[in-house]
Amino acid sequence: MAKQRLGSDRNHHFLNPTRFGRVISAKRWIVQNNLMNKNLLPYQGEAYYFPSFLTDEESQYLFLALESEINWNQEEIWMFGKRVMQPRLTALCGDPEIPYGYSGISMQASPFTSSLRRLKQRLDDLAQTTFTHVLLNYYRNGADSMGWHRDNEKVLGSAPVIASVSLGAERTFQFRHYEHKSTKMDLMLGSGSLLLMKGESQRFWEHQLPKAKGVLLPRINLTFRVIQSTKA
Ligand SMILES: O=C(O)CCC(=O)C(=O)O
Ligand SMILES: [Mn+2]
Repeated sequence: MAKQRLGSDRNHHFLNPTRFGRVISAKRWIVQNNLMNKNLLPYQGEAYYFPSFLTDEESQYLFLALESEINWNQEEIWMFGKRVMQPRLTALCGDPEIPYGYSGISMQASPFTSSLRRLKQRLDDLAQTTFTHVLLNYYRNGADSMGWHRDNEKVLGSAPVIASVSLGAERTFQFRHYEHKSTKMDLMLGSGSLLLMKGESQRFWEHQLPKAKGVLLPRINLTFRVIQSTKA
């Protein structure tokens, strides 16, 4: 069943990329519906999807480089007063002088690798910003995930710009309005894609990467962020 039309604008393109009960690839959806460079959120925030930000060749190269170069760790975090293992592996690259942490953990940044520095340059140009860090997530298979959250830590500023690059297995990513939780959108994030979130998106919308039955292959996600230095 195709879920459609959220908000008051009948023609708004905030639609599930679902046809006849089947999720179609976001790339096909965006192209078929001419949504390139259009804001995917209906109000109170901005999210732009670029299905072919990287070529297949670039994506494969980057996936393999990061898989071997990065020191991936499974961290313990605080959830509902308990310490639990995160259901994924993570790492942080960027300015080692600027600390960053969330969910009760503080992460030490390693310097950008040369491939991440090249990618950052392209994203800086596209987003017209200077990203300071990249948070890296390695989802080993469909059993790994990330729960509902907003990237709204104080150090990200009042309107965070986040450039999210996906590599490897295609996975469903979901947005939902922070106050009206039934206003939801699913997006399949393919390898080589970029999701650019900005404006008020981290204030009014939360997002997650749910577990995905049947996904056996790994996925790497890179979220480039601007972390403001707390030093004077
Ligand atoms: O893996 C994803 O696509 C989402 C990652 C994310 O939301 C985050 O790192 O904050
Ligand atoms: Mn996030």
